[in-house]
Amino acid sequence: MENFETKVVTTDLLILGGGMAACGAAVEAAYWAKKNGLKVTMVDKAATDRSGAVAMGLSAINQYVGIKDGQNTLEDYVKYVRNDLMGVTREDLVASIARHVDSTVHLFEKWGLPIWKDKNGAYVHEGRWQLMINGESYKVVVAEAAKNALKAANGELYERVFIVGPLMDGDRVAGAYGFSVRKNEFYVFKAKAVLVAMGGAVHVFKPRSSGEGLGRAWYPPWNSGSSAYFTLAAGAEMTCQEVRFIPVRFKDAYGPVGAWFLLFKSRATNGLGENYMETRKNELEKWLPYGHVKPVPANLRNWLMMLDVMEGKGPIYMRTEEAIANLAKALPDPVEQKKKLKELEAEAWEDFLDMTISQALLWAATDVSPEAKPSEIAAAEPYFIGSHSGASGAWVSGPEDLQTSQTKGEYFWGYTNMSTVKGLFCAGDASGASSHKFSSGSHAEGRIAAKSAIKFIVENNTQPNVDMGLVEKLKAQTLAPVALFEAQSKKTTDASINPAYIRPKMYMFRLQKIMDEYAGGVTSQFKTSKALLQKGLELIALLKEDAKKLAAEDLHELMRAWENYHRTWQAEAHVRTILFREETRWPGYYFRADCPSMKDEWYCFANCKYNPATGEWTMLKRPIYKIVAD
Ligand code: SFD
Ligand code: AMP
Repeated sequence: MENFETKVVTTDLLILGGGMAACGAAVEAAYWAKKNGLKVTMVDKAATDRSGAVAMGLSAINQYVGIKDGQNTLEDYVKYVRNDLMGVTREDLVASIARHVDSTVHLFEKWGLPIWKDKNGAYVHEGRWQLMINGESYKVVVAEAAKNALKAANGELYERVFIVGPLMDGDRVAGAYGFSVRKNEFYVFKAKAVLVAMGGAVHVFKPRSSGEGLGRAWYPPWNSGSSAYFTLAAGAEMTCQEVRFIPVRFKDAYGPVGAWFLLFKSRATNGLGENYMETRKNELEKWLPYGHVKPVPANLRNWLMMLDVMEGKGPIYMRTEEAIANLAKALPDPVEQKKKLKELEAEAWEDFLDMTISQALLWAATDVSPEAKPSEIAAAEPYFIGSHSGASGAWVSGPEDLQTSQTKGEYFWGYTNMSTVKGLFCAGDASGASSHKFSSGSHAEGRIAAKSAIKFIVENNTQPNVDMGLVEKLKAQTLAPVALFEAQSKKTTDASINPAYIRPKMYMFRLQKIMDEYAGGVTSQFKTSKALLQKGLELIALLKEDAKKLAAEDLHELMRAWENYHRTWQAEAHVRTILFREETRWPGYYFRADCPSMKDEWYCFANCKYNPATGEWTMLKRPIYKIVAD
């Protein structure tokens, strides 16, 4: 441990993460920082060119409202998100992002991202809100703009530095600490404001992929709950920790389904050839008014499919062969039909090659020709992702101009996207109750939060105090897994089996088993109950005790140790919140077997807060107010 040098970096705005939200934040912050003579520092645990969820690329931009093009209104988008989340959404936050997202998309295009155009030069839509792109280099394009902006404003980017936790000065955030995953360096970042954008959380639940497939997930495993841990540990109020996301994906390689359902107009059918969206239509009556909205909310679409699976009516198939044939047949001329068929085949493969390459590999390995035979789809394990169709994240202030007389005291406290902790801002997966922002909305929200954070710094321009005595303790705590491994590993012949410690991978398996069996994972068919959740909490408490015995052989494994510690906190916040909400509101995401229906008294946000001084959790209800009329 003596070999670890402490590096102290002092800055004005500290951006944590280097993904879509952080890159948006960097571009905007650099502009306002330059005007105000301030310094911006961004820290990413990976190499920003290919870090985060968009590492592999994407094949669509899922949020484009098209306000100036006259396609949709802001109100249309707010209503869409409200309905998809079964009524639980912060409409001020959704509107705040929706009114800026189109300009972000235009920036992407200016920076070189190829967006599909039709012969009249208009964007090709996948669905009402989604645009098709050639997106294999999406992240590289977005990262380049962020890096250029930082450089022009004399800002700094630290890559391959893993952030462990927050530094506080009383009730104000004062910075962050972490370590390099390449060199023996412990980092202390001192800042006047901190913007958290470290993504969501994957591998909290046991994944369907196991053994040789372990690591394959829909959302990336390197989103490991750091945003949730950081905000909880700083004492910030969190929201929608129960609103996990379960995506339906092509089975075993997690290829996305949006292009098939929306662009190719495909159906999904069960093993008997039945379309569960039709045969199970009556079930929607139980979930009114949301059972009647169009499109049917994502969790209800999942639920109808799950009912078939639970009755043994699987496998479920995406009818790719039927969809391709129907689209080609729609053309009158046989030569045109043939050409169209080839075009559709190419688009089907490209959809995966752009963003989920393993799905294309699995198709190739299992002799799938999408035009010839259907492919299996399945409900994936739960993910924590505030930017897609889940909603978990920090409870943040909305913008002042979007408040009503009702919402002002509840949803607004001074700075847009600031959490309940002074100077701590959140965006993308890190901020909650503002779903359906996706890649573009996360970037836009990063821009909004950064502009607001710079305003906070200008109006609170003092450097918070960092207690360097405490920092020394945090350094020892951060590096403890390495010290433990060094001290104990030679005492057994196999370094993985040792009574003195637990290695991060084994610890992760233990966490995943608890979540899977008690909190409604794949094995429990997404069902849980009060008794199961209470037992799960007991086991999580024991796991947290053993976290002190995590051991790491090298810097890479040290990162794995802290990633899993972060996951544990996301898990605990989740279990506490599903336990608190005594109803089932999102069947298809999770089902409380002991409270199997939706209840009026739970038409509210379920929030939670950890008190770092006492170690106590508080659960609280917050009201839902609409800002857009029905
Ligand atoms: O269709 C630390 N997403 C899609 N969005 C779209 O707009 N279109 C699509 O086609 C999308 N699809 C999709 C998507 C994601 C994935 C994985 C697939 C397919 C296969 C969703 C978006 O990608 C997502 O909404 C945004 O990326 C969210 O942005 P953000 O910034 O909240 O998260 P991030 O981009 O993952 O970045 C996280 C960053 O944090 C870093 N990090 N840094 C330091 N210390 C730590 N401890 C850290 N922990 C994490 C990461 O390195 C990264 O830089 S479709 O399927 O939905
Ligand atoms: P996905 O590939 O499932 O992430 O979907 C991409 C986008 O299409 C997201 O905005 C989804 O909400 C939307 N989407 C996917 N499937 C459907 C569907 N069957 N009906 C309506 N919207 C969908």
